[in-house]
Amino acid sequence: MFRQAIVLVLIGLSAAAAHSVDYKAGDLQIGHPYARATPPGATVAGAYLSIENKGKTADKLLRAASPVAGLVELHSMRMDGNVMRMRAVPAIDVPAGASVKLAPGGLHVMLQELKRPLKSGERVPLTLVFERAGEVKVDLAVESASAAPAGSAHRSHADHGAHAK
Ligand SMILES: [Cu+2]
Repeated sequence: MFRQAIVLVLIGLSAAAAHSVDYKAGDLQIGHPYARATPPGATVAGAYLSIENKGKTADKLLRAASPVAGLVELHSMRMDGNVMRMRAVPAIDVPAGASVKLAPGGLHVMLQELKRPLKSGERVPLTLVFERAGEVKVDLAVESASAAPAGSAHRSHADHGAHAK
């Protein structure tokens, strides 16, 4: 009985690993880069991932680029009263030994001037440029928009109304 339980756990882990792709570049590990599928006509989409710095030197995400977007910015997001506001930030620090999460409701990569809708199930190239690690190419897994957690601030990306330039 005990042995059977362990086998089941291992199968569960390998299924999760197949879904989530990690990328390594020097001391950095980029985890689970993804974006959400966009409705027709949408011109912006948020992209999310985690950055782990396993080294002893701080690094910095300076910019990003993608062939599907005319403009890509690094954004932060915070509540201002009950309005969610996003603004462009010049860089995202990745301190030595730290793990930085780009996630809905917080820091994210903003794909703007989308050239076409993002379709659930496809992979979209994204190039991240770090101060030390240099260029890191990853694929964003496009996930269905309905997978958004309830109350996700990022649904407001569809209109981008509260965006402060
Ligand atoms: Cu944004």
